[in-house]
Amino acid sequence: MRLNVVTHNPGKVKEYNLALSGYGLEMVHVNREYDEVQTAYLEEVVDKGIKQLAKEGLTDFLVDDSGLFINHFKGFPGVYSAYGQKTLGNKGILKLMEGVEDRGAVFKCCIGARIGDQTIIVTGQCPGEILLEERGTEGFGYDPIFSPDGVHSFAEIPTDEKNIISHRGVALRLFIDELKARGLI
Ligand code: ITT
Repeated sequence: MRLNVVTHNPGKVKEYNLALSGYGLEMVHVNREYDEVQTAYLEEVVDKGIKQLAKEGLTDFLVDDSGLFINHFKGFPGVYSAYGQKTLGNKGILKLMEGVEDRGAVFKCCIGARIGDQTIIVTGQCPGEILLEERGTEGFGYDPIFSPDGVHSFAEIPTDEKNIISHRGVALRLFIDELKARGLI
């Protein structure tokens, strides 16, 4: 089955390809816009996005809305993570967190898919912390400053290893379970 991955982010497509190609799914990158509603919940962004894209006639697709929720900022940038990355960037966040002891953060990923007339929405989380400096060159976005174990950043590990522990990896396993339960793979 061909599954359209609707995103502007090629880093996400790479992770979906690695995780899903073994299940006979052919991932097609669709670089297309959908409205991201202002809400505190990734699931709501995804739900509205799926409905809009389906209404526009797109079939067999998935969308992914992710965010980094930092304790010290009471969950910011969270659903505004794309904006946080564009404005503050990793350096800006590190600067704002100089001397901060509570470096806890949670990465969340919500996957929403519309396959035939079926809708699937699943969310994965990965707890970790914000490092003191940027590390590594793999991955994308916040990967150089987020560490799931307090030692290595996501940008220091290969994508297949990131997929084992990451928010997207957890969401992907739930997604695969749903596809199997519904007989779609
Ligand atoms: P689309 O909405 O087009 O899919 P995006 O990159 O804007 O692409 P999100 O809104 O889901 O995607 O992501 C919010 C921000 O969080 C964005 O800057 C991403 O680069 C970053 N991000 C998402 N997943 C990430 C991950 O696994 N590792 C590091 N940064 C991530």
